[in-house]
Amino acid sequence: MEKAILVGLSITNIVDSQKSMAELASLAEACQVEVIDQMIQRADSPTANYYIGPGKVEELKQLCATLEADLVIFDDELSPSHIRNLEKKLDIKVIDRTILILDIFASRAKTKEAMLQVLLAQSQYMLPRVVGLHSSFSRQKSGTGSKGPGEQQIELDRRILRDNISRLKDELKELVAIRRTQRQKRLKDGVFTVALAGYTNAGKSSLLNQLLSFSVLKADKLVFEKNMLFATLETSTRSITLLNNHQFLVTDTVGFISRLPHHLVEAFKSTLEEIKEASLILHVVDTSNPDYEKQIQVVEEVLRSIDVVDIPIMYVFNKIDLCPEKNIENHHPHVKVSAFTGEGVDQLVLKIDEMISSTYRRVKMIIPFQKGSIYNTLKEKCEIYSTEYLEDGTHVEVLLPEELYQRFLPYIK
Ligand SMILES: Nc1nc2c(ncn2[C@@H]2O[C@H](COP(=O)(O)OP(=O)(O)OP(=O)(O)O)[C@@H](O)[C@H]2O)c(=O)[nH]1
Ligand SMILES: [Mg+2]
Repeated sequence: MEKAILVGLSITNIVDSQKSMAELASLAEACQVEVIDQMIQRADSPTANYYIGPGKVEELKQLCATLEADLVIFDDELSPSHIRNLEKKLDIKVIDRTILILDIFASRAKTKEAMLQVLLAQSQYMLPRVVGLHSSFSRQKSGTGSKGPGEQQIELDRRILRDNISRLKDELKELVAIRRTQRQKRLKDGVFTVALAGYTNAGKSSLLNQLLSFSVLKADKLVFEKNMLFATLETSTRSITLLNNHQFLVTDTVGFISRLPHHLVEAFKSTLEEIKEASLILHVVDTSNPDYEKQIQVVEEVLRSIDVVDIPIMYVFNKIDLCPEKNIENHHPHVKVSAFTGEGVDQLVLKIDEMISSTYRRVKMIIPFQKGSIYNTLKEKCEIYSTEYLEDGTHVEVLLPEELYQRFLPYIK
């Protein structure tokens, strides 16, 4: 295991910086890096040369030597020149928060789409930073103003990266098109879709698995849930059919984190589109986390940044088994659940079903006897309140989704 020292600036208040450093430590852990020490400097802003002050850099160099660290991790996205200056000064590998997050995403990506998305984000992050990789070469630059071997190398690397980026974008475009067609079909069919959004590790995947237990059709597989950051990278959609035949889809999505690198948000935009077209967003919150209010803000910021507007949001205060007493007053509408014990999930399902029903129409129909297949469709897909067999056909009182309402219009009284 590599040994790392974490470094952060405390610009506003020290408590927030400590929390942020704790999160950085768990990101490092997720990358199999052992954190051996940390250093926080209070300052108004980063310095131009070394991000931290000159005195602090010397102190850090000492610390690295004493503790025999393998790398230093900064709790921010460093500029290309910061990385270059720091590596030169400290003579040790320097990485930042963004690289850590990108590394975790890279190690978790399984589907082709996720892999392409991560590669794209990595390449975009690397593009302005290739200089750093070859700083030793560029120092050999000849004095005549012509380009030295280092700079030629840099240009070549940049070109390769740029080519890569456009190739990845093209490949992703194709996958996006497929995803869009699938979504459009769902929209056309008028299927109610629920998207799970929330901070990483909040319990989105666990909640989806709990919701699946309410489905009368048990065809769908459970999704992967685990106590680790970014367990889910790929969106997966499952279908749920309730006892009253009401059907909806639930989509599990990638978790968010404070200061999510914007290249990642960009690269994952197509995946996040799923959230934008949902009928309802469940914002899943880890209520047991002391910092959950801050996490709610982060999630809301990301949702705004991908232009989520006009979609009803319901807060799901999860992990309530760990903090049953917690008072949640200022987020509406909300439900309290435990995706672990299952407590409260029935209430959530009721609320989802209420929303589904509110888009349905309660009608009376007369179905001629020779149209038996219509009645079968109703039995399969709808909640039927009453059935009477009279001379002119089967009289049914039923709750119809829009699509069936349009289809069966001639038989509606
Ligand atoms: N005690 C308790 N643990 C829970 C609850 N819900 C989820 N967990 C645990 O929290 C961890 C994360 O759960 P996931 O469902 O993987 O979380 P996620 O939001 O999908 O996380 P990412 O996919 O990594 O963003 C797992 O270890 C779950 O067992 C809950 O209600 N109570
Ligand atoms: Mg998950």
